[in-house]
Amino acid sequence: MRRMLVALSAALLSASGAFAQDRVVRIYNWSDYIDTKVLDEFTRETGIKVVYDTYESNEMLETKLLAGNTGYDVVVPSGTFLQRQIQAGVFQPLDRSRLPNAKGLWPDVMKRLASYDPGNRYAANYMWFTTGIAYNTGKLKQRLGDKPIDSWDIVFKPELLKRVSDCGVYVLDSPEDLFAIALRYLNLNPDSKKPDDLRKASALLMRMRGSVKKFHSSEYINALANGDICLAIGWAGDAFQARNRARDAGNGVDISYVIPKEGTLMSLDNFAIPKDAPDVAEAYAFIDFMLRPEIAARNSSVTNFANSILASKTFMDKSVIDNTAIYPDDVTMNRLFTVTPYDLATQRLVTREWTRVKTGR
Ligand code: N2P
Repeated sequence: MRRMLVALSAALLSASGAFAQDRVVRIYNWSDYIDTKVLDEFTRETGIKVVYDTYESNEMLETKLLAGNTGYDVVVPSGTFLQRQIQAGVFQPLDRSRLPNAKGLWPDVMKRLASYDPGNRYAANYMWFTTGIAYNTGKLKQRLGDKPIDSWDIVFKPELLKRVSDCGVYVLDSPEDLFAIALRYLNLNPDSKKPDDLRKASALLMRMRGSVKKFHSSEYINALANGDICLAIGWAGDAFQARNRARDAGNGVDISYVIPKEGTLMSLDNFAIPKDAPDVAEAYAFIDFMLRPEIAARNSSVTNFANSILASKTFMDKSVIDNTAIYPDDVTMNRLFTVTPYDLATQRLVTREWTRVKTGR
């Protein structure tokens, strides 16, 4: 509602020309994914007001983008979704001359991104990360003793998962992540699009569901931090945000995050400008601001996600830059894989199977 009002008043004002200086940029980004003080600073410096809305799945963003007229100037899809959306023609190519700070983007990351966006024409990376296991160290120790938590066994061996299910298990509501990880666990190609492989993955995921309290992609942060749950399949930065929230609360909850030894999915979230963005100049100003080393560093220090501005490392919290679960070392890097988008038929199969996993039907 607030967004509509701002949009409406911005439209009226610019139509009348009376307050042409009242500039606004509308951002649609993942939840818990920014240092919100950065937004105020952007407004203070540029005079551009920020309307900031959040989502917690690529599916939510994609539904809006494909319907068109989102009213947003900047969105942040992950690689595979970005690729499909580029093909669907929903973005405008980025004019690099309007993003001077893009020169600081990490070549390795942009090369990975180029497999989704050939030539890096439409997107600039914001953050990149892994999907892994976040857990309450005390509660898991009580239930599993000294058994190290270093394998996907803990979620895919039903007898193990059952031992921790009483203290609460959440799983990302993100089929792309879960199918890739299940395929890898089964020693199949994590990027397989073969219906048979995907059905095997689905059967494995299905066996989890009796022990899963909720499939959700953001509530696990607070749930872990409060001690309401003890295990989540989640994203690295979110897990460390949970750890930090528990520390700030001083509630004695200790959260860890592990990239299981079998390996996991690495994903990239990226800035893009919808073709029908109402305020393109403001979109560029916003993205360029976010690509400033000091600003990127603050966003990573708060969110615990790795950004792709190399020079940001000198400004970043040591606890973030030295954390190999956030900035993986070479050994860890070798255990990470990426995936390519589903074609339409595969997407249908995955969506159907994922619904079955979640509902048990
Ligand atoms: C931030 C989650 C972003 C990672 N809370 C998933 N794209």
